[in-house]
Amino acid sequence: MPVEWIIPAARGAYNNRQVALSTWEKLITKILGPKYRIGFVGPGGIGKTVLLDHMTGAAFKDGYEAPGQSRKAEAGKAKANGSRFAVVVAPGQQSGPQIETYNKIFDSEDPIDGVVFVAGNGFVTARDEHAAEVNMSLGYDTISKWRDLNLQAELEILEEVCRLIRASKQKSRKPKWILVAVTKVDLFYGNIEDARRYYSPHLGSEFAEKLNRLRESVGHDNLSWDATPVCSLLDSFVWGNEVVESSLSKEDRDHYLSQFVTLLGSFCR
Ligand SMILES: Nc1nc2c(ncn2[C@@H]2O[C@H](COP(=O)(O)OP(=O)(O)OP(=O)(O)O)[C@@H](O)[C@H]2O)c(=O)[nH]1
Ligand SMILES: [Mg+2]
Repeated sequence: MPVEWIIPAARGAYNNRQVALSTWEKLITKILGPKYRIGFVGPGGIGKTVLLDHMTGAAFKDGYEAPGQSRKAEAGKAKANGSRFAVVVAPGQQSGPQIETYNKIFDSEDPIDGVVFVAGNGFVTARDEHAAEVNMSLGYDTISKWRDLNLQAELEILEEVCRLIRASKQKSRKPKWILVAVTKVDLFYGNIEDARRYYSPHLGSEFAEKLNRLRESVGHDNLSWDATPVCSLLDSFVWGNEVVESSLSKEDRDHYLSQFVTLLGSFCR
């Protein structure tokens, strides 16, 4: 399915949350239950938990508040027509619980079917004030410098995920795919073309090349990958004295969520 990075003038069926959710529910009944298991990985503060909450519908309930830093593995709790939503999210912070979750996700005895690598174009939300201050004092005192640092760290995390996938594939045939969910697109929609060039499979970026090399090493037919823009919580982004406002509407967000979920479904077929 071709990924659309720009919001089309006519959003078609995806123009409200209800449609987004019912699309998702139909999809989960098809793809999940005991049959498919998906692991979410990626940097801390990038939006993995919040994305999961939007997929399960938890985020659309009254009084929803964005969670803090995840300390342990999280599982999708949604049920649709009796099927369980089989997603496990690894905490982004390097820690014992992260290693345990990776062991679960990339367990060659009982591997997951697919991986969602949540990336964010450098817009990492820092939730540890002390760490943020340390980074500021080290010179990462503008959003531009903070994003560059995070993009570099994201590449390192991707490298590690590729290593884990390679090891899992040597012993089992899974995971079969990796989907890069480029989230927080509401913060950089004005420069979305740059993000498309950086994350898309065939445009030669360092990011794409890591995944293309992984695919070559495990055999082209044994692993698919693609990248799609998405967003979930329309929050402004603050770093030091700078702020980037969220620039998309809820309808735009629902469009991206629906595209993400539909793409996930096409990978699970
Ligand atoms: N603008 C915008 N902000 C977002 C979006 N998704 C998440 N955020 C912000 O990013 C913060 C972190 O999101 P989380 O989902 O908790 O991040 P995480 O990847 O689970 O982080 P860890 O639990 O540390 O691994 C949220 O509290 C929001 O403020 C998005 O799509 N757009
Ligand atoms: Mg989390």
